[in-house]
Amino acid sequence: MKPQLIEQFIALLGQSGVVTDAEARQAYCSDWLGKWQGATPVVLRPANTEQVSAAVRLCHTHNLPIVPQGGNTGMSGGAIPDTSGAQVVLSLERMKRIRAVDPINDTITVDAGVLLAQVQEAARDVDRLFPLSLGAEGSCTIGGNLATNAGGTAVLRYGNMRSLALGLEVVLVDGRIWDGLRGLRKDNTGFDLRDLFIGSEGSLGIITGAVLKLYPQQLGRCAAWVGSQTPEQLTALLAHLRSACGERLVAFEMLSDACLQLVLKHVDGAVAPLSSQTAYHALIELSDTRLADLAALLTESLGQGLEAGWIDDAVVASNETQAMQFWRLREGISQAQVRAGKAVKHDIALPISRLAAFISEADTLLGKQFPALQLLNFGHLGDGNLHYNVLLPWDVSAEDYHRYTAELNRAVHDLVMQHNGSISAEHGVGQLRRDEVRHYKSPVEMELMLSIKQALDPNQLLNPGKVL
Ligand code: FAD
Ligand code: 2HG
Ligand code: ZN
Repeated sequence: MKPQLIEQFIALLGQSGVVTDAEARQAYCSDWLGKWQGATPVVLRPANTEQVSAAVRLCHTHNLPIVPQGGNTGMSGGAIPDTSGAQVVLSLERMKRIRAVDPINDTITVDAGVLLAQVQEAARDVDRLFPLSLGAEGSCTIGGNLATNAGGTAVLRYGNMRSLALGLEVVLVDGRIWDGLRGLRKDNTGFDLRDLFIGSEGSLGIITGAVLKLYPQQLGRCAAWVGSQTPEQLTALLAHLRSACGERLVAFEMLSDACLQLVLKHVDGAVAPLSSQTAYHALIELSDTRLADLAALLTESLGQGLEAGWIDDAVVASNETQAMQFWRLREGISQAQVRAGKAVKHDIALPISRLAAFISEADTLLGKQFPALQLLNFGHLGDGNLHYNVLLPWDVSAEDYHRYTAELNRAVHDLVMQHNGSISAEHGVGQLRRDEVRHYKSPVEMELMLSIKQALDPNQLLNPGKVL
């Protein structure tokens, strides 16, 4: 990049807003999983919306492609530039202002670079709850959550990021600012532009601010760990808990025993909650806005599950520390996978009523086709989202990894489509699933998406090579 252009960026953003040092730039060019490695001529770090607008306008004038980046915790390579060295990384990491909290309207307005955990904390400070919850909440940003339409563990009760957002502020590719920061629950004044940007992974605009919904604070919570032999039994238990506990059911996470064993091996201090051996486990959580005896409700409901034969064993956490230990096991699965080998990830969604059949068919198919590979099946059973991953050994060659990935994707994703599911549930399409999406979307859907892209980003400057 020409030094004069760098000088222009510095004039707009200040010295701390422009990263040119080679080593410092590299930190923005690889991902948490260690799967993608790109290159960028410069990293732009604007401090507010006006600076984002000015920087994007300058990129537009010079036809520079832009890769927006939040906390860089994404699992689909969406925030990583390609290897050409031509794509500018635009990081929102300096935009960390909580702009307003309105406990009467039950809304919070924040910069896009605010961390998810900071929003949760700001909500707690006014006796409210911001319910999005996921393993990377200490590092991921609200902008990234919106851009990927993140899900996590409480979707069955509160919905995903799309349902938690009321308004957005977005910088368009030519630098114009769309101010849609409205905290309204009813607003039908034309097409819903907000929903266009949510889940678009930086390919239609750069989200700079958002108005998010708040909920009543939970006064009590109670977690349990259960052991079961089949996903079918766990889905029966889920249906039972929905009836027995109603809105109090906030999490129903499933993991196969292979996942638990991996965590026990690779995560320090991990201890199995039950001594019995079962093929599947679930972590269940109830919460309530009133002081209620959740432990008694959960114990009784799980007792009925034992009687019905859906579960073999269960332990209800006797205190917060034990509940945290359960969650550490569940949230340690991603880290354990990174330590154990190279995972081929499938982030899929299915109707909950089809999950058990899907797993049984997929296990049989993959067992025949790839008998040597280890299946790691876990996910947010409560909302129908599975991480149906396959672990390859560390020393697998790049060539074999690509061959396996292509074959596994076809086998798993074909089956997902047969069950009326989705091949991209909560991690985004990014670069990981771009070609898979093209393979499965109907021509009409692809044409609609391409015409929206053409209207908002005719020169393909926003996150090129991602999603589409
Ligand atoms: P990044 O990784 O920086 O970016 C992700 C995508 O959004 C990229 O395409 C990027 O270009 C775009 N983007 C980022 N900021 C903006 C912006 N301001 N405007 C426009 N586009 C932007 N995800 C889940 O959904 N559920 C989970 O349970 C979950 N668990 C996880 C656990 C671990 C341990 C890890 C490492 C990740 C997990 N994730 C999960 C994935 C990830 O945390 C989420 O996708 C998160 O929403 C990404 O936020 P980020 O700020 O890190 O975004
Ligand atoms: C989770 O549910 C995350 O823990 C990560 O979405 C899933 O590592 C994965 O594949
Ligand atoms: Zn997940």
